Amino acid sequence: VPEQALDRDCTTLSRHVLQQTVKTRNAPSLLSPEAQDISAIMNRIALAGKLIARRLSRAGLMAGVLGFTGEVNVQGESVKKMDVYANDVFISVFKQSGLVCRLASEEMDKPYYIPENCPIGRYTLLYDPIDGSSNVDINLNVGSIFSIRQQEGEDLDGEAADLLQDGHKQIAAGYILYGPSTVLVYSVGDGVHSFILDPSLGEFILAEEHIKIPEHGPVYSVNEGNFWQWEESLRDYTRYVHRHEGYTARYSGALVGDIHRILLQGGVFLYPGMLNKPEGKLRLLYESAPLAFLIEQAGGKASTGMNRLLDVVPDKLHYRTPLIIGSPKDVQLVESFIQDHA
Ligand code: AHM
Ligand code: MG
Repeated sequence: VPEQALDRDCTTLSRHVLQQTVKTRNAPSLLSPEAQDISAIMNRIALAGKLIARRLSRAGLMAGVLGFTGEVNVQGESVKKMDVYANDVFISVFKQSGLVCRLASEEMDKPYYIPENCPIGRYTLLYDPIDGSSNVDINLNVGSIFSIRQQEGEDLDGEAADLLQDGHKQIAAGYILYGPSTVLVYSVGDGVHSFILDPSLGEFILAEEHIKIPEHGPVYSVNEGNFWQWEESLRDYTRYVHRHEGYTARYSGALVGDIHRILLQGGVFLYPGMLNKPEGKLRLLYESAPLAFLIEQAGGKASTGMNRLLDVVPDKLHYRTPLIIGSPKDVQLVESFIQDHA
């Protein structure tokens, strides 16, 4: 067996996270509690990813997996059965873990507390269990997005006010893309690394380390159906793209896949504000900020159009903000259109 192939197969996610955490958090050794904690949390997230991937791969074969529950969530969106399943998976994998005391997700109005992990669990997991869930029923790609923050203070009133801080407070962030293969991409602040789920091993195996986003790329990814809902500056930007060679549109309706394409091949993803919804659609704490953390770690940029996205301080858990993210040159170009009109 070639030694390299064997080494690669043995570079599992948990081993990688342990080494990465030691490097970035100045943890003195592989045995330091912080390195062990982050690695254990990532392991649980990976387990959630495997459970969700398994369910998705068989969804069409099982009764009661696809479709709506008939309920409407905090965001005013119809809840899908897969959203509920995936949300519960994350809660279950962290029960009795001693790691995470609070979980906050797109699907829950308030954070979910795991009392048996409190106050020992010094971390909070923020996540979007299934992003782009309109793709689920038609067997297209979806993703999970996650972010880990330190719990600051006691949170006695259960309001989780310490979560209302900027994106620099994230210790780790990433996503799981459920596509033809299941891919996990993460960063603990020292570059961006991807892992592919090997179904025969049931392990995420290292695919690429220190991924760098291209300076510029051909893709612009935006829902142009909203054209007349945008500010004139955004319309001008799209006109620019239409009139210049070398641009191509790609939009799947699921953020994780669109961002993954841009991470690897370059370009820009936009979910701007709209006239009737100036804050746009995407939520800061468990959608935009984790992706911004990752893309910056890969050498890209993330912006609201006016400000660096990681500097934004939310005033509520489900706070939304416009998102422009991707290759540094492409994000700058969009920003220049927006700022010229401002
Ligand atoms: P969701 O979390 O309810 O699935 O919404 C987020 C999704 C993103 O994945 C995607 O980029 C966007 O919503 C698509 O929205 P639209 O259909 O308005 O273009
Ligand atoms: Mg979402």
